[in-house]
Amino acid sequence: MIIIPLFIVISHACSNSANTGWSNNYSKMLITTANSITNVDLNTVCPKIDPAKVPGLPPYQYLSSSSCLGYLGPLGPYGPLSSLGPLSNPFWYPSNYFGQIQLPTNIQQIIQWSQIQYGAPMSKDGPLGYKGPLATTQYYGQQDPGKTLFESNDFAVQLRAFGLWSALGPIGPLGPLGPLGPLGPIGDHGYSVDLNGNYLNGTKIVKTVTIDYDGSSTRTYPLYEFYQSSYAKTIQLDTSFLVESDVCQGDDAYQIGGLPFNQIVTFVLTPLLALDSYSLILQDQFGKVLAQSNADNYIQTIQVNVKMNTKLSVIVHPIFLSTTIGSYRLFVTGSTQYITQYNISGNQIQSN
Ligand SMILES: *[C@@H]1O[C@H](CO)[C@@H](O)[C@H](O)[C@H]1NC(C)=O
Ligand SMILES: *[C@@H]1O[C@H](CO)[C@@H](O)[C@H](O)[C@H]1NC(C)=O
Ligand SMILES: CC(=O)N[C@H]1CO[C@H](CO)[C@@H](O)[C@@H]1O
Repeated sequence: MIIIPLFIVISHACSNSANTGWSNNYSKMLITTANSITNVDLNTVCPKIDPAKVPGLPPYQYLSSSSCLGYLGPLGPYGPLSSLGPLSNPFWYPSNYFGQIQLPTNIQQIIQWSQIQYGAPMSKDGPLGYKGPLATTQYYGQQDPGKTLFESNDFAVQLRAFGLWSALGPIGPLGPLGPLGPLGPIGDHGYSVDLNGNYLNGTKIVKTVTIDYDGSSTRTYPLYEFYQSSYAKTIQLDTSFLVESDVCQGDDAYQIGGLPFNQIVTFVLTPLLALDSYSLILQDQFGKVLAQSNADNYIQTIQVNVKMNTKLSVIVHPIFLSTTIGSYRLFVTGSTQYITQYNISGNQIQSN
């Protein structure tokens, strides 16, 4: 007799399906961290995760430290963001590659010309265009293939904002906005790089690129810089960059924010040495701690909805270094003004 009303309450509390009930409310800060995600009670997550719609393993096993959120996963020291991946391999850098084969004309022009070729990385047919995972119709599940994907695969649903595996998803560092995509250091934008990591057109620093979105409108995306940490610590950063740093014992601090639009920002800290561990801390502009990720044996992540013009500090604090000097990469990936809505709730989300 008690169970029945309780059941009704719970089913009412989670009425939205994968592709409904989107919210754009930025009045309260919502936060997930590696700690909150790996301590989640799966029964509280909405839309409900149906184990039959999660391929492979039972859903909770994908939260284990030996799975995708741990050191052996794609965000870790053996994954594509680490020093084993393309960001550390000069062969992937278009300027080096083209430099070696000595093209007769201006490389920048050739690369920029290639962007308008069919299906090229920065064309409307590429990952940033109207058919890509960040297209409104795809991300929000309005049209196929996105619609069917999110209706049939609950792991995919949780790759979107505030989902359990969102750090691995389309608005995180492995997605098209991230460092491995067209906007990053090995991307197709064709800009050269100065010693600090800024992109240059001639002598002018370039921060964004505008691409054809669908043949009738454009989207302006932020470039993804690979900054020198000594430089990054001295400037106000946007939400689209990575920085690599060596640390001994002290903390590193980076100031970000002040952007003129709301967005969801994903922070990922990749240790470059497999035995090292760090704590990732987010503070407001007055030094108040908003979030801290320090889950044992996991890659530290924080995701937060950031209201326009908000200023934040990101602190990297070494917990354990296996050698005298540790080294890490910090990835900061904003969802841009084009993807701002979310519709996942559950006790993995904390609020401030
Ligand atoms: C947005 O969220 C705040 C805090 O949770 C709530 O008070 C407010 O009513 C919400 N606004 C809308 C339009 O839902
Ligand atoms: C580079 O700067 C020049 C001069 O301001 C401008 O005409 C050109 O469009 C710029 N190119 C790119 C790719 O931004
Ligand atoms: C987190 C969130 O915004 N959840 C919403 C999802 O959609 C349902 C309606 O279908 C809302 O009631 C939830 O608040």
